[in-house]
Amino acid sequence: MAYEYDDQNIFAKILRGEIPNTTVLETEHSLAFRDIQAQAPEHILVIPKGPYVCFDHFANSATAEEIVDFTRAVGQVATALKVDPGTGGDGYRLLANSGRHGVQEVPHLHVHLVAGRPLGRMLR
Ligand code: D5M
Repeated sequence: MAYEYDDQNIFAKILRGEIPNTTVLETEHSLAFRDIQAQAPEHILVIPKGPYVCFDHFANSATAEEIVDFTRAVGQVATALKVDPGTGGDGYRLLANSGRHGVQEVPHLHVHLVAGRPLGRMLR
């Protein structure tokens, strides 16, 4: 299966430094920055730096090093924001909108980390 990556998407432009962002964390293979349409006091987008559209693309095309880096980056953001429940924080929610039915607006893999208030139940 060949994936098509649109290198004109807004996150690709952020990664190339063509448009600004509010960076929370940067690692070798990942970037975390504040969502401009924040839905909660803390709303961060975590993205791999590589050109991946969705999880399947990432999981099958990225190196193990990139996958570990991205997974750790998500956890590191939670820790940096002091919301990691394993170390006494109040917790957070991760969400990845994917494709048409998932209403993914930006076709570069990203995870939303939302925190800072009680979020209510979902998928019930
Ligand atoms: O949503 C994509 C998310 O990306 C949405 O919550 C707004 C956010 N967004 C769009 N442009 C920017 C810039 N320039 N900086 C920060 N955040 C941005 P999804 O439906 O998950 O694809």
